[in-house]
Amino acid sequence: TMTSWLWERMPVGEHKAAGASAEILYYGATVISWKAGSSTNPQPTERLFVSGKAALDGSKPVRGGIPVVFPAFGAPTHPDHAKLSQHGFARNNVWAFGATVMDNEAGVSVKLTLAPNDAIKAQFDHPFELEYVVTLAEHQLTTGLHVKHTGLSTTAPFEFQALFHNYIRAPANDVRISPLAGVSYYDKTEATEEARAAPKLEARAGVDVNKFTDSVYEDAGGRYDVVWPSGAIEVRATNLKDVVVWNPQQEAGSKIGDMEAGGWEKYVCVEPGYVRGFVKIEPGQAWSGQQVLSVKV
Ligand code: TA6
Repeated sequence: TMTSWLWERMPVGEHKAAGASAEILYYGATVISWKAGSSTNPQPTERLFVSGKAALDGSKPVRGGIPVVFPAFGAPTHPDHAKLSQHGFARNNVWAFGATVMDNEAGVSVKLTLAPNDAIKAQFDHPFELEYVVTLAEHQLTTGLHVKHTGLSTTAPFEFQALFHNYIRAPANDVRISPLAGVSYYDKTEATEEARAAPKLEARAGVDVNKFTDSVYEDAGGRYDVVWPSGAIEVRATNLKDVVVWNPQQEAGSKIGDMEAGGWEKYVCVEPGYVRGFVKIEPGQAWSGQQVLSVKV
C-alpha cells in the first residue's frame, strides 16, 4: 500500500570494502543508522543514537539519527516562517527516492528529493526543490542538502535556515567538543528571553555537556572533534557557518515524550547549520550545505 511504501526504510547499502552501512527513512530523509569502524577499530558499530521510544512510522519526527532541519531552526522567527513548525517541514515530510549517485569501492551515494506538497505550500508558499545526498564510505558518512529556487525570474526570493541535527552516539558525561574556545554563542538554557539572547564567549578548550546544554555557536569554524575516552568522531561542515551543541540531561530529557529513560546519557547533538541569520535565495539560484562525519577512533 502507499503507506507502507512511504514508510519503508531504504538501506543505503552495505559498503563493499568494510561492511559499513547506513539506513535512511524516507520520512524526513532521516538517517536512522550509520554503522562504521575506524582504522584502529575496524568492526563496524552504530555511530548514531535513536531513542527506543522514537516514532519510525512517520507519525512524528524521529527522536534521533540525523533529522534534516529546513527552512527554519527551532521556533520560527522570520516573518515569512510564521506558519512553520519547530525545525521546519523537511524532517516531517516523506521524501522521494531520486537516484543512486554512486556505487563503487569508494562508496555508496543516494539522492532523495522533496518538492512542495499541499501541506508544505500551506505553510511555506515558495517554488523550491530540495535534494539530499547521503554518501557512505568506509569510515565516513556525508550528507549534503541542495536547495533550488525553481521559480521564474518574476517570483520573490525566499529566506531559510538549514541544519543537520546529528544525534552522535557517545557517553554524554565523558564527551568533549572542540575547538570552540573563543567562539560566540547564545545559551538557550537561560531562564529569560533576554538572557537567552545575550551573547557569551566560549572559554573552554573542550566543551562538555555534563549539565543541560543548548548552545548555538556562530561562525564556529566548520570542523569539530567529538571525543570521549574510547572514541572520536570528526564533523566537517561546508557552507554551514554555525554549530549547535545540545544535550538535555535529565533536567530537560525527562520531559521529552519520546526520549527513552536515560537516553540523554547516550548521545550528544553536534549540529552544523546556517542558523544565525538567514540564507536568501533568488529565483533560479541554488544553495548547498554539506557535512562529513568521520570515525577517527
Ligand atoms: O538543536 C537543539 C534544539 O533546538 C533544542 O532546543 C531542542 O528543542 C532540540 O533541538 C530538539 O528539538 P525537537 O523539536 O526535536 O524536540
